[in-house]
Amino acid sequence: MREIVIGAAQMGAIQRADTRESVVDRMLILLDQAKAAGCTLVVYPELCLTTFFPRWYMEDQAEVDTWFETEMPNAATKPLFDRAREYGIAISLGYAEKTPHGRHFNTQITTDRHANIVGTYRKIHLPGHSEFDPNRAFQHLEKRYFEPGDLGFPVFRNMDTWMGMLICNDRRWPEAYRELGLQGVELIMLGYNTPSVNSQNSDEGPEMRQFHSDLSVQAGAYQNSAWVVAVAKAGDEDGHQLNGGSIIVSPDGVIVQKAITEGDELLVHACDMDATKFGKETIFDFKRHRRIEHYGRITGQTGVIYPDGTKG
Ligand code: ING
Repeated sequence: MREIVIGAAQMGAIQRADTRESVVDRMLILLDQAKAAGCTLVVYPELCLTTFFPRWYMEDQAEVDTWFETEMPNAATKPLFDRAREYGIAISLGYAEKTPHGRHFNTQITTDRHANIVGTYRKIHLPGHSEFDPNRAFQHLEKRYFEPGDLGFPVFRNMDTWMGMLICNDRRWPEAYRELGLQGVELIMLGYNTPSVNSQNSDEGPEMRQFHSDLSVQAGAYQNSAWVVAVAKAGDEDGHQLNGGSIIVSPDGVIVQKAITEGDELLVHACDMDATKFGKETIFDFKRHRRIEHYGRITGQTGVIYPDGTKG
């Protein structure tokens, strides 16, 4: 049995004025809790070092860049990597990445149990908009501050397991899970920062947002027979509420752990990676059941083209 005791390290709000050092201190407390609980892998949220800054409209690139990391680990995160190495715990965390060539990505990395980075993913599905939108209750400027990821959907071997990562909005797109599933992924780690209300539809509140999040993650896990660990940054960030509801989902699509607070909260579950096998060898044995000759639209077109040829 290939068991990994996984900690989903949900984090509460990070205020705009909070320092990275104060955030890492919170992450270290969660790591200590994970150590005490016997975890060997801990997953932190998307953009877990800072507030969700894409809610703020900025024109000065120098100001925008203050939210980005130019190396990982760095001075602020070195204590986390050092303690993870000391504990023999692999970690996965999301942050805003500025590359040496000046490119900007919403990135998640995963380490082995010696704090060596063995997987990097750059968010492909960027929601929101790129210009200030006065019709929105609040801004969601990921298309302004980040480029779409340029690494595809990597799957990598770590802890005797095929692992992959997604970030936040990616979890809503079945193609993203299937790209990982077609590489045999057994564990998908994803972080998210999801506003509790829809900036364009005030009728859509936290309950519906949580339902859609759970629905997407459970479907992705089940339809690719993989464990999915979905970890929120939650709570009230400078008056803007983010949903919690972090979950660990089994390859059968069952939620086996769910956060109950909107703060820093560690979920722990012993995940048997061999539990992914039955689904992959039966109902989701892709090589036996998929009919790719009929799937041309999925990669052949971006938007809707109606049968009469008009475009949606
Ligand atoms: N946040 C949100 C997410 O996909 C969103 C944006 C929420 C889009 C709800 C559509 C509906 O969870 C990020 N950071 O992608």
